[in-house]
Amino acid sequence: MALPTTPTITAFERSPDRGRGLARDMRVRWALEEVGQAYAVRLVSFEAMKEPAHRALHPFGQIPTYEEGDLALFESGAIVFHIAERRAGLLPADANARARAIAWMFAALNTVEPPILDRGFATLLERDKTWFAERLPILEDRVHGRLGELSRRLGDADWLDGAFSAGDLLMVTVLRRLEGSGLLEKHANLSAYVARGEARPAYQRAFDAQRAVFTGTPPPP
Ligand code: GTB
Repeated sequence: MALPTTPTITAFERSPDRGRGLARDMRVRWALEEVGQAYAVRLVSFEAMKEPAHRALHPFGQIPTYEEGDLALFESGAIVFHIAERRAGLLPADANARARAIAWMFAALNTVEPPILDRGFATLLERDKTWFAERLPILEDRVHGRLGELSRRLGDADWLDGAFSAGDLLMVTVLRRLEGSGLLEKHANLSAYVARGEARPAYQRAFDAQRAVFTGTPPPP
């Protein structure tokens, strides 16, 4: 009988977020914690990420990656989906509810994340451009508009579609990218939604584990 393999993921050796859990290994760690799957982490430097050995796992030379037995995956959404498909806890058993949860996974990555990333890249990389002051409000309006739509759909529910799912997991990690922008706070139910996700024990374990890489202190047992 084949021995069960412990999945190995990759993460930044030195995350530029200084342990705030904003890099995309966080969503993979969280998914693994939600389903109770132990995992190993291989830390990679920015240089190592661009080497052929890492590019064999990740064509774009990025983190996270996921290796389990003879399977190697890249793209955090695909990895979370794989974890959710193989283990109970992140996708409903009912076929229609499952399809809707998957739709929310795509919505998080394809509809909500892009305007948040556009704003993030602009504030990080384009601050010195003459047109930055004119462009920022345009980008923030787009984020605000998208958040308004999401907020209206969420209403006073705890999660996007019934029980917590991989759709919520991805959406919460996407919304966390707005930390410090003041944009999320304009939608009280979305702030509460993110706080609800962050309060989950599995989230806390994942957060502590990635933070320990930055602080150099092992997470609590
Ligand atoms: N679509 C891919 C996925 O979802 O997996 C995107 C992967 C990706 O962008 N990976 C980033 C990376 O490896 C890390 S997460 N970058 C290195 C490179 O491209 O050379 C993005 C990220 C980086 C830093 C912060 N931060 O400092 O707050 C947040 C998020």
